[in-house]
Amino acid sequence: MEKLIITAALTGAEVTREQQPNLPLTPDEIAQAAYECYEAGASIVHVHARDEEGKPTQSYEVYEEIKQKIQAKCDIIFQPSTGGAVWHTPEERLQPVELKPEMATLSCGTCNFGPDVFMNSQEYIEKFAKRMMELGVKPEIEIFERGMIENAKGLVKKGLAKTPLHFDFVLGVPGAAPGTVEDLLYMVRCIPEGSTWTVAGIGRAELPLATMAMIMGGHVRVGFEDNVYYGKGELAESNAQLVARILRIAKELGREIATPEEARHILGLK
Ligand code: KMH
Ligand code: ZN
Repeated sequence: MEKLIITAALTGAEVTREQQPNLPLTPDEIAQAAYECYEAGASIVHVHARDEEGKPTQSYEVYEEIKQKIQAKCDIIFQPSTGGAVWHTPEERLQPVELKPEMATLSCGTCNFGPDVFMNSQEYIEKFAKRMMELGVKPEIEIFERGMIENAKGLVKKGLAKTPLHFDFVLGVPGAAPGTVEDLLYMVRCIPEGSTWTVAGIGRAELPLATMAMIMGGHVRVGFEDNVYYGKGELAESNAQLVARILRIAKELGREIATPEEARHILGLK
């Protein structure tokens, strides 16, 4: 089986300090959290930027500062979000792609997102994909619902994405696909052969789906963006604590961990 790629999703756009007192918000805090996750075994860091008030921002400059600060500490793969927050415009969301990161997320459809709607029209999915291709940025295709996989396949047909695709199944968002083992199995069956995939289980779905993915040969995403708890009613101390637990389970299951260089090879990054 391929070595395991662990992604740390450090901050997200929705989580607050009230929910998780140790949520990294400033570029320095995000870079430090990325480094701790790298030390704990993560090879990709999924980043959402926040402004000086701690609100989500898709500012090119803030992402640039975060990228530089992370790269000064370690060679973890920097993966900015193009999902941003539900209220960001598509133009705002696309800004971090101009930094030419090795990867960036690409949500492939619209869904309910708690009380909100996460809007990804066909027009903008294609615009995002086209710009990523022009700049040599590998998309991590975010799948919140089954139909989004078909949209991703459509990008390949239109020459807007290259195979093998890399998917992230984000399961358990209220209003979208639930975080069950059955949902994960079904999604994995539907992606093109030769694709790579990871799973981000939301809330209490994080650990069971991560364990399932390790057994199935997929990869794993954990972190405060998806889940702020370590156990029932017990807040996690840090993103790195969540990464370290995955590393321990992977070792027990006989799954070796990919370094960032090995992850680059598995994902076909330059
Ligand atoms: N914050 C969500 C609305 C991504 O990072 O690409 C979208 C999101 C997806 O988090
Ligand atoms: Zn995200």
